Amino acid sequence: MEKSAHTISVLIALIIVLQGVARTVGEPRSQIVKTECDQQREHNQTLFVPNFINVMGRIGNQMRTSLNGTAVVGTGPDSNYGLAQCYGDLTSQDCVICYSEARTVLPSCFPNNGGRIYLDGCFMRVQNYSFYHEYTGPNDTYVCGNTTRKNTLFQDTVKQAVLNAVTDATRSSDYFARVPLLTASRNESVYVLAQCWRTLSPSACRACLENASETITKCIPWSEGRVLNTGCFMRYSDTDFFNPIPAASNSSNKGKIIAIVVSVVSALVVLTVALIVVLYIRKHRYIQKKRKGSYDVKKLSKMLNDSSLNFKYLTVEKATGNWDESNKLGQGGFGTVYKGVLQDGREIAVKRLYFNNKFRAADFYNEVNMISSVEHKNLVRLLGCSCSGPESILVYEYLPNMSLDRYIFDATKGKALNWEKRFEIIIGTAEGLVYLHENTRCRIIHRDIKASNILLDLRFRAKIADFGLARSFQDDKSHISTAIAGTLGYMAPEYLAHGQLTEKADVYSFGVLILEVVTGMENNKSKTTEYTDSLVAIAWNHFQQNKVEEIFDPNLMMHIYPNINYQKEAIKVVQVGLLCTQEAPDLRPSMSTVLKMLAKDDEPLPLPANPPFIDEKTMELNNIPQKSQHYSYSDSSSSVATVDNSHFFPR
Ligand SMILES: *[C@@H]1O[C@H](CO)[C@@H](O)[C@H](O)[C@H]1NC(C)=O
Ligand SMILES: *[C@@H]1O[C@H](CO)[C@@H](O)[C@H](O)[C@H]1NC(C)=O
Ligand SMILES: *[C@@H]1O[C@H](CO)[C@@H](O)[C@H](O)[C@H]1NC(C)=O
Ligand SMILES: *[C@@H]1O[C@H](CO)[C@@H](O)[C@H](O)[C@H]1NC(C)=O
Ligand SMILES: *[C@@H]1O[C@H](CO)[C@@H](O)[C@H](O)[C@H]1NC(C)=O
Ligand SMILES: *[C@@H]1O[C@H](CO)[C@@H](O)[C@H](O)[C@H]1NC(C)=O
Ligand SMILES: CC(=O)N[C@H]1CO[C@H](CO)[C@@H](O)[C@@H]1O
Repeated sequence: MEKSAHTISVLIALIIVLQGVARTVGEPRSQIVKTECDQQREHNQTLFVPNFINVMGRIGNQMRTSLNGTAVVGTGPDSNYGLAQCYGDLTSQDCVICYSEARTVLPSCFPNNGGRIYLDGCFMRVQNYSFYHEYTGPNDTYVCGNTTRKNTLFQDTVKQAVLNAVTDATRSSDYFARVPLLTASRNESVYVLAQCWRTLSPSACRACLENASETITKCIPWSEGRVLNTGCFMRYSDTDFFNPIPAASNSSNKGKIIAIVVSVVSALVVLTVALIVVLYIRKHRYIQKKRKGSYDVKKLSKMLNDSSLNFKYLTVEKATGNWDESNKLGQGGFGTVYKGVLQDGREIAVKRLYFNNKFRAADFYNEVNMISSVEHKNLVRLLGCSCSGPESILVYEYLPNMSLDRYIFDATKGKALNWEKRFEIIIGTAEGLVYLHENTRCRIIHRDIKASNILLDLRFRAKIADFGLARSFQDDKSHISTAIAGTLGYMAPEYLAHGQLTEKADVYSFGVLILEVVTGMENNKSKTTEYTDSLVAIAWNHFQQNKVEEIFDPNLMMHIYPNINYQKEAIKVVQVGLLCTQEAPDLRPSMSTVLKMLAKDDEPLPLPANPPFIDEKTMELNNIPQKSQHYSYSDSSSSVATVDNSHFFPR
């Protein structure tokens, strides 16, 4: 009795699951038709980037439950208005995929003010003003598929089908229509899709589609045409590109009955298979459980290594409370980071990537597998990924103390890090980098060393985050790390100017970082600010004048409790920082040399040569004393060449 009730409930569950499966049989149609970027620069990069990312995130949350989303963040010229919409025949799962593609590619418009992107399944636009009611504009365009020339019967049918689609779409509540129409010879069909953005009024939608229906005739006699208007999208084709209508929307009773019959029959078939699978999984779990033992991070990651790095998307989603805003830890170069708690109480940090690697899941998995094998006490552990879900997600060990930037740039929190701790952090970071640069399995250039990528554990030990990823995304044209989060203040000049990437680019960033740790000052990030005002230049200035003490972070309280050893150490760090930020990559020491310089006491250091970012005229001046400065092993602080600074920093 109980057993049969159980069987029935399993059967019902299966039918529901199956319908879910049937609903996912669709195409996200995430091919890009066209991207249009504005010509104007953004108003203020410092405000623009976080606003933009915030808008993408907010829209993303809406897209999970409906096929459209809008968001406004910021005010005045720095505001960001966003709109995204999937076309009416996409399932919500496919919609998420299409949107992921859109939000991956649209940032390539950066640093321009905004842009729009048309895909075959969705649309997205971002501007700094409210454009929600716009429906035509000078940049409206059309794209013809140019493969076959069609006969006049087909051409007439296109015109008719397009008119039908305009009527249908303006009448429907979601401004969507798909019209298949047979030609008069009845051996061919025309397929037309029309969609207005949901923010338009009915009359605006009609006007947009009527304009589109005229424009689209320019693609006749070709077999395919698309119109990309400000307020709507229209496409015709000789091939059926429609998705099956998502379940639950106006399907007839007859259809429903057929669907149920089909579901039940297939359910019975699947039931057997499912039982076998369940039994198999149970057995497998049992074995895993036996193997697992306790749940600390090391064991967990080892187990993942042994079996699988793959986290289920739903598990991760649940762990973060459905991406609850209160669990958000921050915004990284590659994605948004959330705190999560797994069902058994383990804490994790979850990174939702801006990129969707669904279609490269295997590559992504291999990358993750490789990175997760890189283990060092100063590197954040990558525990795994959700590699094949609707979004690409990385799962890391959770570090409760957040990142270094939250401390050193904060007037009160900075006090939590005294000099000893800071020096330890500097050494730890250097060790982590040496390991990345010199480990034999895979040499990794980090590319994005900065204070916010140095995480701190409970005892304030440094752990480098986000390594290895840049490598897997380097073919990605839409790579946001350089396009958006690209942390200008930290980028080596040769990398910035020529994209020339070696370990020495990391050495440069590390140099900037340690100057920040000593001074508590943030290196300038803005492209527009003159480099002569940058932290590197300030440090160079003071170093030349033998006044490094003046730029120590007040939070270190070196002036109140002077400690000769600490001061000497801090001055040494500044000198190493300047060696690391020398303009010529060859002059910068390798990370292992840096580590030696830092760790060994009383070893004379070379004097730093050219400070970076001096214009050519002054660089010539600078080359004269360079010979004697270049790696001359003299005692540092006493015999610093007293070059007149006005040569270096003309104002
Ligand atoms: C951009 O905005 C930030 C924050 O309001 C401000 O500190 C900065 O000076 C602005 N930059 C420019 C170039 O206006
Ligand atoms: C949008 O940004 C541009 C410059 O980037 C600015 O000139 C314009 O005023 C901004 N628009 C609005 C509505 O603030
Ligand atoms: C459609 O709108 C655009 C932009 O306003 C305009 O240039 C074009 O002439 C219109 N096309 C038709 C057929 O009305
Ligand atoms: C249209 O495109 C041109 C050049 O591509 C650009 O200068 C202009 O800002 C765009 N206009 C609108 C309304 O997007
Ligand atoms: C179709 O393609 C050919 C060459 O591939 C080109 O010459 C022609 O202009 C195209 N026609 C249209 C309508 O785009
Ligand atoms: C359909 O029939 C018309 C005329 O009967 C012919 O010209 C055309 O090539 C046919 N199309 C296809 C796809 O068979
Ligand atoms: C901005 C906008 O038009 N949003 C719409 C998105 O779709 C839902 C239905 O799924 C509408 O209720 C919203 O108005």
